[in-house]
Amino acid sequence: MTTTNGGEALIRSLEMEGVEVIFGLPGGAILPVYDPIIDSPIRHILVRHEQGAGHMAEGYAHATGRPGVAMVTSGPGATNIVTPLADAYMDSIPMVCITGQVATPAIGTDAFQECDTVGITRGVTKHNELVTRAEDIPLAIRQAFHIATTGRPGPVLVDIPKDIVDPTNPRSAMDWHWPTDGDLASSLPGYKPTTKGHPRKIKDAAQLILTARRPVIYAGGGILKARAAEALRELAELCDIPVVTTLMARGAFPDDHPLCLGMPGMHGNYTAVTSMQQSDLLIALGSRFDDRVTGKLDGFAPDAKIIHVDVDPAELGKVRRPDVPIVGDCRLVIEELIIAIRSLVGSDKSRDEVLDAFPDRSAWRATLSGWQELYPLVYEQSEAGDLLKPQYVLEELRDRAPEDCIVASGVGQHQMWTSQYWKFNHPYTWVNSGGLGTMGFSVPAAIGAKVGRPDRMVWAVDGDGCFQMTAQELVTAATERIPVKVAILNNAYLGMVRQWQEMFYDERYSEVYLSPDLPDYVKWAEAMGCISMRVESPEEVGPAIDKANEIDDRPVVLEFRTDAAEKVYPMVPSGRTNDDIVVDPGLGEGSR
Ligand SMILES: Cc1ncc(C[n+]2csc(CCOP(=O)(O)OP(=O)(O)O)c2C)c(N)n1
Ligand SMILES: [Mg+2]
Repeated sequence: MTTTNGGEALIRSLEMEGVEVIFGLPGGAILPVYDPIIDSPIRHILVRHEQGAGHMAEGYAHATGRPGVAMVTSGPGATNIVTPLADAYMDSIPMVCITGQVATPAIGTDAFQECDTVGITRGVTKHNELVTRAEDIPLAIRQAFHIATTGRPGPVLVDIPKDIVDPTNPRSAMDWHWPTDGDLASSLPGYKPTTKGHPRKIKDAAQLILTARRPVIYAGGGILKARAAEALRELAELCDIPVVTTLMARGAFPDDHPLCLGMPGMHGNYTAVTSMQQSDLLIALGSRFDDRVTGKLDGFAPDAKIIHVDVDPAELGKVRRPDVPIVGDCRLVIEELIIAIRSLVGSDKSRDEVLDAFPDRSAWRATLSGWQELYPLVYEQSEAGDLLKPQYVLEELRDRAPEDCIVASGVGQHQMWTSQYWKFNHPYTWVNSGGLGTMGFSVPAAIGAKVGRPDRMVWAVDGDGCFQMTAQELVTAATERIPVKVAILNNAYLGMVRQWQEMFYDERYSEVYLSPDLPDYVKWAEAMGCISMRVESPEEVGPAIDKANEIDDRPVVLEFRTDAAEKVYPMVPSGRTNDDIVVDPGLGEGSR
């Protein structure tokens, strides 16, 4: 055993957990922990606002599957990171957040920069803890990483009072001991996530799959969290079942696969939405029947039986009662399901013989492809001299980027267009804020993703409103030489809100206008150390993107002046059932 102090032990614990990077910003209460960082191999990235640190940690986790780490000071540092914690909680992102706290004797005295961090973050973390003794720090950190990354992943916060990390304070003195697996297990007696599905339920599910005539796999973000993309593909191909990928699951099943129907939900495509609606069996894998997917609940998929697989038992029956609930890790359960289907059919059977065991689904296949032909995504092409169509910009960005490019988005119309128009053929290439819908997510999340995957091209597609919320992190990116690329779709509006006001408030626009040229995005980006270009007409789009794609030593910002009148279609109006989906009026006579 070696004698150390709490601050050193904290950094050493992070090293033991294999942490390669911390996103953070120091301050009074966390000061003693910043000293040992100087001597640690862990990279620290100094953000300009703590919200940036949190979203960077999330972006890093999205892109790598490893937990992102953020470290901030007490009081305002902690409150500034509440939004990313809530975001990570909603989207089940593994993240460990370390906050400084005032010294133990000062807790509860309204000390300078004191806030009840554990109280404030209780509802937005999977677990949080105020550590009160230096010798407890290593176990608290081991627990934090274990809880953040196992079962349903999520954010964990560890609050550390200054006195137990300050080497000048006797309360920080401790003997170093790294907890064993046994220490960890016995310290969390109630925490044992179920990963293996119940064999009888798996058999029940296999039987339902074998009798369904209009099955659809409803794949959610849990597929990505469980590293189950390959297993999903095997299941879909074995049973010839079409797959919808939710906003959180884009990339979990390749968009170019013949069985892929794309995104369901409020702005999903007609075929994805209506396939679920008319299905007789929904196989929900790591998805959570979010209201943006179901529309008005009592009209959602009325004839469908439900198989629901989730590692979090609280999800099963939370929104829609499943016929077959299965608690377990998606990858393990899908693998077992494949075995169960094969053994019900006869394990010696070829794939074609397996397919013969299903009822005739040719009518269902024909219906789906009929819808795909009738109701594609459409927009009117930009012509020279026209205002840019955002969809056109996205198609150009997509077609000029490598296949495995990582795309992060903000929240709003640009997010929906990105999800609709990008072709996600690889898992872990789509980084976005689904559950919380956090404007300002994309720039810092893209930076975190690029830090985690420096080998990949990373684009942030942002709205003008979103960009103004967290753009300052481009200073971080320029300083740290993190060459992310940002495409601002500048429609001079809080576009998504404008769309709702246009459609549902009789075009009474209230507080949604932002101005196209205040701020001057190009000058702003340049002032932050980026290369920047403004693009106003269709013929400039391709060349500007090509130029941006060639720059690899600093961040680039392209500002695209886009048509504010463009709306996101299809749309299921809020409060209506998915049967009321409205497709683009441009689809013409006879369209819905
Ligand atoms: C932090 C935050 N505040 C408010 C909202 C509500 N909201 C959702 S989309 C949106 C407009 C986004 O505007 P912009 O970034 O310009 O994107 P656009 O819709 O124009 O593409 C707003 C205000 C939100 N999602 N997040
Ligand atoms: Mg906008």
